[in-house]
Amino acid sequence: MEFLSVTLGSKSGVVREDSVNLMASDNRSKSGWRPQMSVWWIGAAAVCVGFLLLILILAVVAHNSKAIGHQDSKCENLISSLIMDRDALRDERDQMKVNYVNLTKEMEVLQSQYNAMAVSRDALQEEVNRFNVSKKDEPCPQGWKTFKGKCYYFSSSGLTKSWQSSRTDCQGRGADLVIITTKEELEFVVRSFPITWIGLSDLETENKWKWVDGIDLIGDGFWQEGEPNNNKDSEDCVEVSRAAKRFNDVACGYRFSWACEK
Ligand SMILES: [Ca+2]
Ligand SMILES: [Ca+2]
Ligand SMILES: [Ca+2]
Repeated sequence: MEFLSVTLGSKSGVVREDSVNLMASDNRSKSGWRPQMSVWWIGAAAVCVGFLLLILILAVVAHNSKAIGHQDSKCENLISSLIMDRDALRDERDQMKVNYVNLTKEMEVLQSQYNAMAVSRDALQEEVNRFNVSKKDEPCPQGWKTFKGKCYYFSSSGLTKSWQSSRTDCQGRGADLVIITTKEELEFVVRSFPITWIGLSDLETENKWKWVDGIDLIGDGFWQEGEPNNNKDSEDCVEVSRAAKRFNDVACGYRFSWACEK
């Protein structure tokens, strides 16, 4: 209506403008619906796109929130586990401290005992050394005779005993019946008495001669000729006579003088 009234009131010069306007108006009237429709569609599409973007953003946010929540849960579990491990390690460390203190005390006690024992050992060693020295230098007891570093006791003159009683007497003096291992020792022993018991017998096994220290008689010994003869199957103990200066087996119950050695 506005375009039409302008067209009617105008002059020739204006008519062209009007014509133009009319044409323009006519052209708009013919093609004007297209831009309007395009704008509408574009707007609608934009709204839809925006709406879709909004939905997408919300979905992403929701998804991320869920993922973050899951991650948070895992982190909490991990932290809780680490805290428990830390506490366990603290307990273990504290227990080790206690053990260390106890072991240290125990070690100190043991060290103290060791030191005391070492002192006691040294004192005993010194005592043993002194005893050995004094023993080495000690002369034979009073009433004993010395021969080549050994001590000999000869029974009192006129006193006689059986072989076993003679041996018991020697043992009571911290010695035993004499063991004769050399010709010199034999000659030394036979001087004192007509007949002397010595520490040789076959009491354990017949004709197996053994000294009182458990050692077998080595070699032929210093037997008289024809001895040992085990006369009447009753001779198991050995004597030496001053006259023969040799060994002879006789019955153990005979009573003779005796000689001890230590
Ligand atoms: Ca001897
Ligand atoms: Ca015999
Ligand atoms: Ca005999």
